[in-house]
Amino acid sequence: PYVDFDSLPKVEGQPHGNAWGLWGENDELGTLNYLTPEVVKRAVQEVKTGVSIQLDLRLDHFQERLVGREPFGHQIIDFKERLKGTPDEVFGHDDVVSLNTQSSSQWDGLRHIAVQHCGLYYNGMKHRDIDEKLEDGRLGIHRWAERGGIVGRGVLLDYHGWREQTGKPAIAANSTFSITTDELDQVAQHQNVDFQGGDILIIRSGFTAWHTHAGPEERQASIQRSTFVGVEASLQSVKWLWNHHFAAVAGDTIAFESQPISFGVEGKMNLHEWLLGHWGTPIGELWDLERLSEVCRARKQWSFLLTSAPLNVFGGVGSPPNVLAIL
Ligand code: UVW
Repeated sequence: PYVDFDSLPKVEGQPHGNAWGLWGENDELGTLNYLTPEVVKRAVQEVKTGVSIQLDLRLDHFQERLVGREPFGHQIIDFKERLKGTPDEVFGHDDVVSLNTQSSSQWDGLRHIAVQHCGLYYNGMKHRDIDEKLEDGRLGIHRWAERGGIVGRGVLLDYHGWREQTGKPAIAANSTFSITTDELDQVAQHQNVDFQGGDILIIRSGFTAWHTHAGPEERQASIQRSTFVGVEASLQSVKWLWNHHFAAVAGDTIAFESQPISFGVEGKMNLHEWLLGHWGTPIGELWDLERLSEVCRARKQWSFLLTSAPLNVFGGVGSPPNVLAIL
């Protein structure tokens, strides 16, 4: 159901705009419920040339510890070493990866961030149940894998490109600059984009472009300061995001919203708890939107089929998105 923000029913103990129960009290998919077979079939119509573009950065792309996370690890194992002392002699390999699922391009899943004032996750799941009821798996990332991944109509808003093309001064991606929804509307108008219910919104802020060109010291200092461009955390943004009925949102920044994020600060908003906690909306971060933005600009086509196959990890919190845009 596409229910307007102001018309959402009251949920006991939660601020207006909470969507628990909208898809049933046991629902674990939140706004992914917008991705019906009809919405997916419509999304397939966006494929005009058959060009497919990878939006995952390499898993070892970031050498820095983003948000203090362990960087990616990779070990190649020679069969000869592994089988030493046995009669078998095989030329071949295995490999082992160690991965914080949020150390490069990622989805934030519904176990990532709770509604802060009560410590409850989407549809009321308790914080301690995630740590203690291991066999439960509720809200785990495997739910997205089981449902057939995340497939729908992706729409790119190239905020960074729009600033360049309309002669606006460049913004520093490693600053607290907040992108407002008024600006996002202007970008949509500039690109001649009309949103549809169930779209997957993707915003190019210029973060990855900055990261690629910054030296290691500037990167490290910025990551320690933790100030980064992103969508403004405000009631206006919350209403705008909900009222477009996005199935999921994503971007090229560390946190989608501008950083630092105010978690649990009286009178301050954060988009993570609204998206993940109140609505069950996946948040994609650190996606590589550089080539996609070039192709979209050249074709004047900003919507495409988007496919993502998250890791099938029972009870998982986040995942590399394994995401493709097909135009
Ligand atoms: C934070 O939670 C601060 O960022 P992320 O969404 O990458 O986890």
